[in-house]
Amino acid sequence: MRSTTKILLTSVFGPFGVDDEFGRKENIVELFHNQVTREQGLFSLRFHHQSFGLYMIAENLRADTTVLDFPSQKRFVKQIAKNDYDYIGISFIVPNFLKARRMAELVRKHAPHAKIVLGGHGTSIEEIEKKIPCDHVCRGEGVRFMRELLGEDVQRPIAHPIVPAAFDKRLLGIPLRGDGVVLMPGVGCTNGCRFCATSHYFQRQYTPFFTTGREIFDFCERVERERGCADFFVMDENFLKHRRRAEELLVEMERRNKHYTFSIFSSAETVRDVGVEFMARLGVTFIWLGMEGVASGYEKNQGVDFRRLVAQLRGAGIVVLGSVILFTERHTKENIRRDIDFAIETGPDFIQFMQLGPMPGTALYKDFRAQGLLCDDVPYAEWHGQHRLWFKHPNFTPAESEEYLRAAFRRAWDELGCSLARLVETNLNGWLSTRNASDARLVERHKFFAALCRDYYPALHVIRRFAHNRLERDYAATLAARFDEAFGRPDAVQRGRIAAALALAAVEALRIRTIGNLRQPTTIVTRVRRDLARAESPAGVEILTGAAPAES
Ligand code: B12
Ligand code: SF4
Repeated sequence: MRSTTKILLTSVFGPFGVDDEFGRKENIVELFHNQVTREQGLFSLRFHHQSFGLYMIAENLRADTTVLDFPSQKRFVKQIAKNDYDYIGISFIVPNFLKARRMAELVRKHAPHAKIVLGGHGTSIEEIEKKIPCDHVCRGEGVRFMRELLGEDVQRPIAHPIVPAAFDKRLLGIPLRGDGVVLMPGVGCTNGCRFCATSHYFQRQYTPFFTTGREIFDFCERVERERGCADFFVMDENFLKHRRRAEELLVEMERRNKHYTFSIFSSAETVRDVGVEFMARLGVTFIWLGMEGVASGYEKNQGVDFRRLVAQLRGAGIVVLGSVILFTERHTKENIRRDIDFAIETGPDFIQFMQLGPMPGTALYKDFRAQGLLCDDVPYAEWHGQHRLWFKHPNFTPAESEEYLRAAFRRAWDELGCSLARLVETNLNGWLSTRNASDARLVERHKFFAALCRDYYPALHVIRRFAHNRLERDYAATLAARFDEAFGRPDAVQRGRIAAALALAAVEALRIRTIGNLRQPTTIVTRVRRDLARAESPAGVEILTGAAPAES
């Protein structure tokens, strides 16, 4: 059925990560550079992510829908003034409250007949409809909400868009191919950890987009067929918790002799339940693991031996990102150090340190609000977890929280070496652990690691050359020697790649020293024209721009 309704779905405007009227310099819009490798300078992993939820919604409406990602204010005004949109949906998170409000004001001014729909985690702010001009507010899953709003069939099957997992990818100043695709099996998590914004936002329920492993497999196969891509970034809070679905996926892969690779988020209990061997056969190559911290004692982590688990995962070629929450109510100046020590000792490839943040809608927020612990004078723009606390902590001042956080990141880098070197080591482990494999999945995995090892080998020479301390230099040198032992001395091609990587890294190091280390995402405009396609998915997708980074 054809729809004449015109919709714009937009993320908030840039620039990001600068101190201005709408945002703060600490709130960088890059996953790793913001909250994982932020102190690792040249060795930080750099990439941006599109606003996945908006593409998921757009793909599933019959209306003519455009997604505008990372506009500038000027670009946004141009977009809404020249098009006659019936609905303009603004997606935002709590720290981007001011940007969302500004955009809503701009809609009222430049497209007064358009209905404003607010969506995303920012809508958990109490009485948001009184704080931002709007006509509708979506709290929770957006596909069903928009279908209902537009009078479409809510039960229609979900179609999954093909969206790159990341873009503007760079390592050591070297642009990388963006060859992964995002896979969104569902939203929410039933665990309901007290601080967790996502779990509470989706009412502690899991809403699947894919209910069976077969559906996931079919999507992967389609992506492989249409894009030649077999690598997936799985945007699901706890992918392995839905064990049956994961098992079905593996069965399908085995049956069709396919090898796909997956980067996932999962809690430790589920990893322990399914086992590392299963994960390796499934094709997991990266895991974001909630370690949270010993002092916090979360139920999901009871009885988990993290040291062993991390070693097992890395031994099987699975890169581990351990996330740790600092400044929980139980943290004192003494025991916080224990949690940081613990995180470092477990030896993951990456560590995310995040400040405890009472986000609206969470149980933590309700408790803190009731106890009068929230600092009402701290604007939402500072509620992001990478600068200072916005609640009164009994043992840390806001300034101390900034200092301790930076020191934690710094110590992890000083004592473990850069994450990039650790990741390369894990790839080598993966290659070694599958060397004598007979299982077809693992034989394919071995080939996958061989290619990664070849691609990442030059990075070891760059790390050795630009190491920030002796440990890091020795670590990279030892690793390079292990590579040479495993693969033989570098041939002429590899030597050329090493020389090129060293030159590009030198330019990047100079750029960081002179210009700074902030990168703005490209503005992307994508039009999804359901009415141009056949009755059901895939929709006609037209990427209209991949323009210059957000202008002012
Ligand atoms: C990818 C991601 C990012 C990307 C964002 C890229 C981008 N284009 O903006 C990056 C890495 C840059 C990022 C950064 C940050 N993020 Co972030 N991020 C995520 C993450 C992991 C996934 C989001 C996602 O794609 N989910 C999958 C899609 C399908 O779900 P969804 O986005 O929720 O969308 C659905 C609904 O919410 C709804 N919906 C969303 N928008 C709209 C709009 C309309 C109109 C409608 C109707 C519906 C709707 O419909 C969608 C489909 O159901 C979430 C955690 C999570 N698992 O969700 C955190 C999360 C959104 N991030 C969060 C935070 C706090 C941040 C940072 C401040 C963290 C920090 N200090 O580093 C920064 C902010 C950077 C900045 N300057 O804006 C919080 C938000 C908390 C809150 N209450 O606001 C989350 C929930 C993580 C958490 N648990 O705390 N993030
Ligand atoms: S397990 Fe992870 S995603 Fe689930 S509620 Fe806890 S912190 Fe949130």
